[in-house]
Amino acid sequence: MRTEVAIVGAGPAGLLLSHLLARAGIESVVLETRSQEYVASRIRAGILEHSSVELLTAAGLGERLRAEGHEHRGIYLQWPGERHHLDFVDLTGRSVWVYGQTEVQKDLVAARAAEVVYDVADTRLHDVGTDRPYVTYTDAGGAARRLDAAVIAGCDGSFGPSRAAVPEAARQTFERVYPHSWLGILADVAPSTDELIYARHPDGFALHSMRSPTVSRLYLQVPNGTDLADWPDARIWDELAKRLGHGRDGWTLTPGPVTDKSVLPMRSFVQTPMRYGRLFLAGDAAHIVPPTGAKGLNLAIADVARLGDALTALLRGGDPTLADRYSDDALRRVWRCTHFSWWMTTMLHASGDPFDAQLQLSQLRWVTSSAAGATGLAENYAGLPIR
Ligand code: FAS
Ligand code: PHB
Repeated sequence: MRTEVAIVGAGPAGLLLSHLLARAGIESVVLETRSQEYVASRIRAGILEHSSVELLTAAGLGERLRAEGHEHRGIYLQWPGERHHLDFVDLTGRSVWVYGQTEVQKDLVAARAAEVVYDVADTRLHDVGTDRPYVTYTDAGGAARRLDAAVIAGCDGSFGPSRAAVPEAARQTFERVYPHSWLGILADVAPSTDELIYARHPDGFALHSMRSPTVSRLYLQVPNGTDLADWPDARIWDELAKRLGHGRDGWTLTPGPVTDKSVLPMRSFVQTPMRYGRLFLAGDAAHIVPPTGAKGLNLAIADVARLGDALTALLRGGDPTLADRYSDDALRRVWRCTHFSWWMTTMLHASGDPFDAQLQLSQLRWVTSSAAGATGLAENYAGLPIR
């Protein structure tokens, strides 16, 4: 096969890129190793930044989002004895939306702008440093296939082959592994809060998020290597109640049936550059952030908005300027979001170190009492303009 843009990976980055390119009249083919059902049902991020909502709306993907999503003015920051609301709209004029990545993915699959080839295997990228790059793969029927393209977009997440298609001598990686993971649950119970609660507690961080008026999403800091078998539902709810302050000032956490459980290790990772020859990386293929800042999905969207503009100028206008600047421009936002995610993670997660604990409390008191501190957090959480 031949296409203009070969996209590896049908997660939010790959599918949104194909949608934006299609709106510019540019053909693409998306190769995906999983099934359509699997990709459309994965449970991941839950928060869309102001700019992400604006971009999805402008791309014709905002109808269900605005009908079924929930706009939030801000978040609660909490530590034992204190709970403070940060109002992003008052502070920055920008809100955030609760609309699960699963729903974004469904909207993108429904838009299906490009041909998506699911259930592929042995995906390999070739000649990315030349002007005739191509991808080989095995299709669902076991047949060997080749896809020639003008450009390859590596949108294959943290475990795909695109990262390594950049020669080792041409790439630099940065990584930080955190000494804890998140145990996440989905529960069929109405949220016990109107907006997200980020709670610092000596026994560990807890987050109360949600997906809808009847589905809650909650997380607990646990040690790396935690075995879910050690965490029956009752133990999870008891620990969440303790860390979130159940019973304080009349607030109660209402438990309910747990429908999904997972443990997510936390790390920061960045690979530079995000472009090599005719290969462009976007989303988790280029960077990973700990989910404490709710940046993973939003960063993928920001990359793809920029990449869509760059490839449109290159392939329709013959103008390489934006493509040549893509990596530097995208990495400026990547490092801003990487820093913010690291800062939120180190401010809120128990490390057992008493010096850390005092620094955390000092930072929390500052961002909940100083307009400058609160605005800094709000600006980063609600998200800076994409372009
Ligand atoms: P994705 O990983 O979503 O998509 C990459 C796609 O490429 C996948 O469909 C994969 O199957 C495919 N692929 C991989 N190898 C391939 C190959 N060889 N050939 C073809 N296709 C291939 N972010 C938050 O903000 N909040 C959260 O709570 C949160 N929770 C997360 C939980 C988990 C378990 C994970 C892994 C991530 C989580 N994230 C969270 C981050 C997540 O939302 C990512 O930022 C987001 O999915 C990035 O989208 P993509 O870059 O499209 O990568
Ligand atoms: C979620 O709802 O899954 C979620 C929300 C905020 C975060 C991380 C995850 O920081």
